[in-house]
Amino acid sequence: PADFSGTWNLTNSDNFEGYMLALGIDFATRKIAKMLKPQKVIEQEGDSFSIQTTSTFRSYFVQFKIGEEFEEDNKGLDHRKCKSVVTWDNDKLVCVQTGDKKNRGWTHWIEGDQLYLELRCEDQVCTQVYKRA
Ligand code: RET
Repeated sequence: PADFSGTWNLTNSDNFEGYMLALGIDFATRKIAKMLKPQKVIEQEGDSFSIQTTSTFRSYFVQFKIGEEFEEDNKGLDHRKCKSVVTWDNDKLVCVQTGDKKNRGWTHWIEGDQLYLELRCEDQVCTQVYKRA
């Protein structure tokens, strides 16, 4: 499968506002969050992943093993607990986040030296592009 390991910097973000609204993120946080250029540091060892999303305002850390359901707290985001599971769909990493919000999850994939992240919540889709540092 693909190798996501490395440091990635945000270059483009489409409809992050819609995604945050669907999550119920408050106005003040949204105004700050949409100005951010987060950096992702991904460590991949076999089927084990850790993903650190860092910004000047707030950061988010998640760790998982492919196919193993885990409790996700979404601390610093919307704080809703989810039962999350990540699987491979060919070379894409697909996460389903089961909880109060319908259709919640994300997909990561790589094209060239760019990392793509599609964030989904209810009827909103945000697409972000990160470039290898
Ligand atoms: C920030 C800033 C504070 C407000 C929000 C944020 C969103 C973070 C997100 C992180 C997603 C991480 C994933 C990790 C696994 O690959 C930038 C922390 C809402 C949506 C999908």
